[in-house]
Amino acid sequence: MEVDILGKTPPEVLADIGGDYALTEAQITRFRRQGYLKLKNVLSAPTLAWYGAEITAQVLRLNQQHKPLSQRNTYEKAFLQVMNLWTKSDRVKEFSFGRKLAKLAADLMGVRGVRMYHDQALYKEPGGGITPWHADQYYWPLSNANTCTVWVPLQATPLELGPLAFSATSHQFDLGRDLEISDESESQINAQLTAKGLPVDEGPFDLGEISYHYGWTFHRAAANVSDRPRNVMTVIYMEDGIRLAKPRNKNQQSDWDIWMPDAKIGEPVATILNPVLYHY
Ligand SMILES: O=C(O)CCC(=O)C(=O)O
Repeated sequence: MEVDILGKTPPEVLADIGGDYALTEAQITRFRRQGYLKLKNVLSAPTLAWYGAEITAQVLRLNQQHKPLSQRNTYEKAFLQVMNLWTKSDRVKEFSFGRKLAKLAADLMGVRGVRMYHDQALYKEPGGGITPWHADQYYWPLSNANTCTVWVPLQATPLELGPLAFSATSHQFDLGRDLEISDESESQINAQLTAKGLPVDEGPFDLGEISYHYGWTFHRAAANVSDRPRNVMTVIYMEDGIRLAKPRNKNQQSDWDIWMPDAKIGEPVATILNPVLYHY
């Protein structure tokens, strides 16, 4: 763990990240029906600035992607991806363990508790490419579908920066679930979603607006055609009690090795890297 020499978190920021967001029954129903939910005014501008500065510093320090955009493949062009920042910085840990975001995850999924799968920063550079259509749970060897990601833009995210877009109700259909993020997932999943006529929600995000999506909800993002970076932090939650499933592909094997070391197939995932983040 790095020593945090950046000072103490202001009380109003702590109160925000540790606070409560009053969800309505209609929002919970909508999340479960459409597979994602966008929520406005969840985190304040000072909160996003406080944690955002540290997340950006850690992304710049830990980023391993140094090829120019023109020499990268589609996945590599989509974003700089730096994972499990909570293990590197106390300040990021405060963000990723934030009670407000974790309780929202538990309440939206309707589970008694949630654990950390991993966190990750996803920084789409100016000129960065599309994030192809995909469903995250293709990568996760987990026993049920009670998994979700909170996507937190660290600035207002108009269309030209490449906000996250969702295929509404797509978590209910078993299509394209065996495709990793690639040109192939973009074209094949797009064709299947279009054939089914599922609506795509590709609106901008205001400052303080965030989204949650299930592990099986198909989503993508447009290219960043602006001259500014699109800085985003995410936390992936899984139901407390979810079990390790036998890996179905090499990516799931690799996730087991990296994010759930020592977990055993068929047993609840509860390793040192998967702490409980909220529990009733
Ligand atoms: O930020 C992006 O462009 C993609 C995000 C994503 O796929 C996710 O958070 O599951």
